[in-house]
Amino acid sequence: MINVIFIILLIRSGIEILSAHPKLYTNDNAVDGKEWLKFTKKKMPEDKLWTSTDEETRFSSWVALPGGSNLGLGRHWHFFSIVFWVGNGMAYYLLLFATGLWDTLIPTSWSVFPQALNTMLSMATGHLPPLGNPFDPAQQLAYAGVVFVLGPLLLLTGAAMSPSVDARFPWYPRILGGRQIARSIHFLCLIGVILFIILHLTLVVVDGFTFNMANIIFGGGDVSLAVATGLFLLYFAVVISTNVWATEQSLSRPRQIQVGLGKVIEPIRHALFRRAISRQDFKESEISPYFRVNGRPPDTDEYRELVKDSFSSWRLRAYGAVERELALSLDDLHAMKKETQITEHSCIQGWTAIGKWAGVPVSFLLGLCRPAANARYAVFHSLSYGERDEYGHGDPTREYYEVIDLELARHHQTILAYEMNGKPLPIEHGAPLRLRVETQLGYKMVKWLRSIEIVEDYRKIGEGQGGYREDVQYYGIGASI
Ligand SMILES: Nc1nc2c(c(=O)[nH]1)N[C@H]1C(S)=C(S)[C@@H](COP(=O)(O)O)O[C@H]1N2
Ligand SMILES: [Mo]
Repeated sequence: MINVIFIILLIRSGIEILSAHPKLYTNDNAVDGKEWLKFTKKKMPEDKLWTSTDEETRFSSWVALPGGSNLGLGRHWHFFSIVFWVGNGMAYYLLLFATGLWDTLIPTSWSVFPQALNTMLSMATGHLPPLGNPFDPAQQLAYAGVVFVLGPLLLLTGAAMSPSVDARFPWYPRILGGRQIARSIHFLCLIGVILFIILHLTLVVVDGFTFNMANIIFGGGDVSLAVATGLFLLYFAVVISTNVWATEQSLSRPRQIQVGLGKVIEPIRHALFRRAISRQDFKESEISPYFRVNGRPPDTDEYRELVKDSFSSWRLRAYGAVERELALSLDDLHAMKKETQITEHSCIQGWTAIGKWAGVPVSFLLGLCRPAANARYAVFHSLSYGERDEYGHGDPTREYYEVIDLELARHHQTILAYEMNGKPLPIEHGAPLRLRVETQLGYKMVKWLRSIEIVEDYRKIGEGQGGYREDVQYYGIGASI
């Protein structure tokens, strides 16, 4: 019962996440037009700059949670539900083995396969075989498949989509065929789960309904048709009202839902991924021929002036809780310690690309400005502003900024890049300088940098959620998964 509630929340929020990048690929270059499956009719223009925000679609709240293109809250529901679904699943495994009931699920002889085939053939011809207790071979295979194959596979492919997991263990997504293959498998498992639910419900109703309902709720016996129907409807009512409530709350009080679910998710995310340090070192030959853009270059006179004088008057400021303020030109940065890395970029929406970045480690700059003892976060301010998308989301009046904690800022692959793929950083990718934090999702990596502010607390900045996308799009402060 509890399991069903979380599975439905997981399915619906998963569909929401898919809507942010409704394309599935067979390799990590994720080239537009080369997807093997897509759920959008939009075509990207060939003659002008488009961004991955333009590729988003939206699904109705009837199928997606919360629906209407809200990736931030979709993810919050997904991760919140996973915590409970995994907890529930572990309790189930424990019970299954502790009570010795596992052999009702796990086939103990190869003969289940021909037997299952027999059952399916007779079902296909309209004859319902006697199902029930103990499980029929076909049923046994279906349940064992879900419990021991589909469930674990969903978790394994889900983990392979975490930029922190992939950065720390670059071999892991490779054994699955890469992050985009993992994403595709994750999607196929979703289809499997939906099919299983339909099959399961059909069998419960069609085959020995009164007996099944008694069995599911009371663990045995039999009940009258009226009681069985009542229980069945009650079951549905609980699942549906939970979903209606979650959807309605997300649409009417998005900030509260973001903050509320975040209280469960963030401590777990932090504990799991805090120690993940990027060990990525892709080969030159793996660099993607094509690297998407997200976020448009600043549409301001200030930026146009900077471009005109080739950024010679641009300075990177470092200020706040520091012993020494900095104002560095591009030449100053070029003269400092240089770090080069070939890494995979994972955008929260779902696309990936491999690129080579070079620039100054943030830790080196922190060494120069020396944060005060109470300082905990680095705020990266941009020369750019947010943008409003076609669904009305986004805020062009707000500065783009993002917060990371100083621990993350000191990782050796956290750099301020002035070079991409061996050339000066292109304008659309963040010239003159952008942040790279290789264990995090793309939205943390502020482009067109203006300054770095060292703070003790970020809650007084913007809406206090830890970044432009957190403030405006309800993304999480943590970007490790
Ligand atoms: N200033 C600014 N920086 C930004 C963004 C933005 O909109 N504005 N988008 C972020 C997101 S969501 C991603 S995925 C990456 C994309 O980097 P790219 O355009 O170089 O691929 O930039 C990040 N940095
Ligand atoms: Mo992104």
